[in-house]
Amino acid sequence: MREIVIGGAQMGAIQKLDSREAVVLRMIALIDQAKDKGCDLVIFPELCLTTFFPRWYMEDQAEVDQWFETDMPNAATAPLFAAAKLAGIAVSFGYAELTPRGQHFNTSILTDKFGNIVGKYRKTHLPGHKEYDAERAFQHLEKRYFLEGDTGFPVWKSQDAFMGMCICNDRRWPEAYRVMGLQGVELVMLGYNTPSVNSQMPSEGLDKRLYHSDLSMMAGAYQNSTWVVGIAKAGDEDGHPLMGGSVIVDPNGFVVARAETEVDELIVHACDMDACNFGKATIFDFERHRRIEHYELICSQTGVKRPT
Ligand code: CDT
Repeated sequence: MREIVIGGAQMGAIQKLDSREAVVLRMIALIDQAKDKGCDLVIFPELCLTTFFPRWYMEDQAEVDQWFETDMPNAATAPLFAAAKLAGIAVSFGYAELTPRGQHFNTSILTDKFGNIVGKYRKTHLPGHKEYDAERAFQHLEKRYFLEGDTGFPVWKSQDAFMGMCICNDRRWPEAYRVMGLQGVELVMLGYNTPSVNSQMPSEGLDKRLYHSDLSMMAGAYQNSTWVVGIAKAGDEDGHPLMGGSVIVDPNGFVVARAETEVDELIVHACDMDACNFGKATIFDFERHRRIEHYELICSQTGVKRPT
C-alpha cells in the first residue's frame, strides 16, 4: 500500500481588494488543519493568490501585470512555503506567472515536503475570449491575459507516486488525462475557478455545471485508473459567484470526498496509489488495448470536419 493522505484545500472568495498576504494567511490556516489531519499533500485552487482577475477587462498592461508573480516563492508566498515545510506537507497551488522573458501563463506548481518546487505546469486549454464581449453576462478573458501553456502535461515521481497537474478548463478535455495516463499517472491535481453561471446561457443552472465538472473528473479518473483531485475557488467575488464542488475521485471514478460549502474548507482522504494498479493492468492496460492506428485525427485536426 502506497498511501498519501491528501488534503483538498477549497478556498472561498477572494475580493479584488484582498491582499496576497491576507490570502496566504488563509492558506496557512488550511495547512494547519491539514497537519492536524495527517496530510502529506495539500492541493489549492487555480490562481489562488488573488481574485479571479480574468473576469475584468483591462487595457493597461501595467494594471494586468499587478495580478502576476515574477518569482515563486516571493515575499508574499514565502510564509506559505515555510509553513508547509514546517508541517512536512507538500503543496500544489495555482498562480499567474510572469516570466523573465515577459510571458504570461496560468501556472500551477508542486512542491515536495521540504518546500522545493518539483513540478511546474502551464495551462493548456484557455477558455473564454480575447476582446470585450458585450453579448456575455460577464467577461472571461483568459485568452487575453495568458499565453497557451508550453509545458505539455508532464508527470513527476514524488512521494513514491506518479503525479501530474492540469488546470480548470483542462479537466474537461480527455486528451489531458490520457497524455498523463500514458506516463503512468496515479494522481492528477487540478484547481479551478468556475463561474456558477454560464455567461452565455444564464438558464443553465448550478446543478448542471456541478454535474459537468464531476462527470469530467470521474471519467478522467476511471479511464486512466488514476486519482483525480479537483479543488475550487468558490463563493461570491465582488458580485461574481464561483461554484464549489471540490472533490477527490478514486481510480474507479467514484467521489470519495466532496466539499459541502463555498468557503475555505479542507477535504481529506487517505489515497492508496496502489489502487491504480488493477485498472492499469486490466481494462486500461494501454499497451495491450489501445489502437493508435485509428487515433490519427486526434493529433492532426482541431475542429470538426464532417464527411460530405
Ligand atoms: N478558469 C476556467 O478555466 N474556467 C472555465 C470556465 C469557462 S467559461 C468561459 C471552466 O472550464 O471551468
